[in-house]
Amino acid sequence: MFSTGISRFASKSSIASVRSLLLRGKATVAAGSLKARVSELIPEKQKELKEIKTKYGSKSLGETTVDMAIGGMRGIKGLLWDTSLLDSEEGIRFRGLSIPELKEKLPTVVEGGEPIPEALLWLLLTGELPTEAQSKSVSEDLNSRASVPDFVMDILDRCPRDLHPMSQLSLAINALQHESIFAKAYDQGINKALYWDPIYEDSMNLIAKLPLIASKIYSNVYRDGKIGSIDNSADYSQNFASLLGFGDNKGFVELLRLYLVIHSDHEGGNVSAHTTHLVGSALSDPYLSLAAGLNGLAGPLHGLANQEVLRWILSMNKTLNTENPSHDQILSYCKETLASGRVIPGYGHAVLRKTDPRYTAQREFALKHLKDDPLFATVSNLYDIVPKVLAEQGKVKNPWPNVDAHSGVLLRHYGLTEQGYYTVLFAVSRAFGVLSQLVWDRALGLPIERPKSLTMDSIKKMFE
Ligand code: CMX
Repeated sequence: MFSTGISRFASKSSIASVRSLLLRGKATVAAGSLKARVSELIPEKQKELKEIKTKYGSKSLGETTVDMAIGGMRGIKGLLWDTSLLDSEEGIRFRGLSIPELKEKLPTVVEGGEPIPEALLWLLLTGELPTEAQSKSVSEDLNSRASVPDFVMDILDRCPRDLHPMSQLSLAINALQHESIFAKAYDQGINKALYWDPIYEDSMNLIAKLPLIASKIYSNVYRDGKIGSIDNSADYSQNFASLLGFGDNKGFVELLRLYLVIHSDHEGGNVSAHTTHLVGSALSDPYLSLAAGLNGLAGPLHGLANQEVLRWILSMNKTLNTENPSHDQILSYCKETLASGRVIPGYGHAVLRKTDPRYTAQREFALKHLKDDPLFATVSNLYDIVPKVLAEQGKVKNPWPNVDAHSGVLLRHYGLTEQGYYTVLFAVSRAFGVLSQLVWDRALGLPIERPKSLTMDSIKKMFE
C-alpha cells in the first residue's frame, strides 16, 4: 500500500470482515460517529419519503414543453436531491443554510476564519450542524482512511505529463474501484436494505483518498513527482495543502477550506451531480459514479470554466501587454471574444439569475486578504463590464458571474499558478456533495433513472 495512515478498510482482510458483517445483515456502525447518526436518520427519512409519495405522488410538478425537452431539460423538475437547493435569485442553500449562514455556523480552525469542509460533510449527510468534536471526529475518520494502493500511484506515474489532470483524476478513481466494498458485497448477495452501508464506506474512503491522488497528479505534472504524508492530527484542508506543497502557507490553507465548502454541492441537476446520481442509480459503486460525474465536471461549460477564466484573463493581458487593462481595453477584448463565437468564461448560469453567492464569498475573501492584487482589480473591473456586454447581446439569460469567475485569481495569488489543475480542486470539493447524496439515494431506495426520450417525428406526430 502507498501508506500514509491506518485505513480501517485498507487491507483485504478488513474489507472481508466488513463484507461478512454486511452479509449477515448487520450494518457496521461505531457509536457516536457520523455513520451512526446517518443510520439513525434512515428510518425517519424513509418514512417521510413514503408519506410524500402517498400524499402527493399523483400531483403535478409542472408542465414539460417541447422547448424544455430540446433545450437541455431546463426547469424540468425531475430529480430528488436533499443535500442542497438552488434558488435562481438567492443562490445555493446547503441543507437550508446559505453560504453566509454556513460561514457563521460551521466550526472553523482559525478564529473568525473559514468553515471546515468536514463539518459541511456532517451537515450534508445529516442535515444537522456538527459540534466541534463531531467535526474533528470526521477529520480523524478521513485521515484514518487516507491510503492509496501502489498500483493506482503507478498508473499515475505512467501517465504522460500532458494528459489533462482531470483525465488523470478520472483514471485514478476508476482504478480505485478495485477497493469498492459495495461492488464486492453486491457480488456476494448483500441485502438491498443494507446498500447504504458499503456505499457510505466507499464514499468516505474515496473522499479521504482524493487529496493523495490529486496531489500526486499535481506533483507528477508540475513538480518532482513526490508528495508528503497525512498528518493524523491535522484537518482535511491542512493535509491537502501540505500534500500539494502549500502547507506552510496559512492563507492558502484558509482559502482551500472556503473553496472546498462552496464548490461541494449545487443541487442535483448540474452535469457533475446529475451524472453521479444517474450512474449510481444503476448500482454502479461510488468510484464509478463519481468518476463519471467528474468527466462531466471536466467540460469547459461546467467546472473546467475555472481554468478557462484565468487563461482568458492572462491571454487578454498578454495581448494588450499590460497587467492593468483599462475599461475600454477590457470592453473591446470582451467584444472580440464574443465576435469570434466563443463564450466569456465565468459568466452566465443555467439556473441562477443573479450574481452567484459563491462568487461573492470569494470576493469577500479577496477583499480581506489580497485587495491590492492587480489581477483581483481586473476581476473586479470585469464585473462592471461583462454583464453589460452580455446583456446587450439580448440572448444571455444570466449575464452575472458564476463561481468560476473568481477562483483562479485567488489560487494564483497564493502561488498555485497552474490553471490546468484548477478543476481538480473543484472535483475534490464536488465529491463531498454528490457522494453525500449518493448515500441517501441508496438509503432511500431510489430506483434506476430512466426518463423518456422522443424522436423529431414522434414530437411532430403528437401535435400535427
Ligand atoms: N458568454 C457568451 N455567451 C453566453 C454566455 C457567456 N458567458 N452565457 C450564455 N451565453 C449564450 C449561450 O451560449 C447561448 O447562446 P446560443 O443561443 O447561441 O446557443 C445563449 O447565451 C443563451 O444561453 P443561456 O440560456 O443564458 O445559458 P445556458 O443555460 O444555455 O448555459 C452556461 C449556461 C453556464 C453554460 C453559459 O452561461 C456559459 O457558457 N457560460 C460560460 C462558461 C461558464 O462560465 N461555465 C461555468 C458555469 C458554472 C459551473 O458549472 O461551474
